[in-house]
Amino acid sequence: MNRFASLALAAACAATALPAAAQFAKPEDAIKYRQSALFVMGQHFTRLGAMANGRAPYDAAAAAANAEIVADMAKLPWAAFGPGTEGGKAKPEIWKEDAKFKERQQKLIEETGKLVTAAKAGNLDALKAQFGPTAASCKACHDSFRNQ
Ligand code: ASC
Repeated sequence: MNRFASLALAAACAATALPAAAQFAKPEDAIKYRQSALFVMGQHFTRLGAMANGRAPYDAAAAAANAEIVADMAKLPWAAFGPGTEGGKAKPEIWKEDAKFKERQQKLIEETGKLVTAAKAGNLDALKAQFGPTAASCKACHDSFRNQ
């Protein structure tokens, strides 16, 4: 193989062998990215919680907008847990229990999707009913995979 061909092959291998981490310039960027998505999710989920728990007046439009942001954010953090991005509050188990971690991600995505539907129903009871299961899916992942 000539030099150009071997360089091209090496580049192609690197491109396929480096998954999510390759989307970020450095591991710290991946950590900042996932923490940012989770922070924004937490801010908007807390606003929904205030309504669901009667600490803030119910506002149907605000509830729907907050739920949309929560559901959008719920899709983002996972690509930022690629190989070599250990750190932050992430437990090492994330890189050892892939199937379980993915299952928790899917559960959150599913519950936050239902949260959007509930928030768009336009009544507080629907929001209340789906707030708990969604919070439980946050907690289930934190219990296994996040350091306090
Ligand atoms: C929140 C938030 C979380 C979850 C979790 C649910 O509002 O920031 O991480 O709810 O506490 O148990």
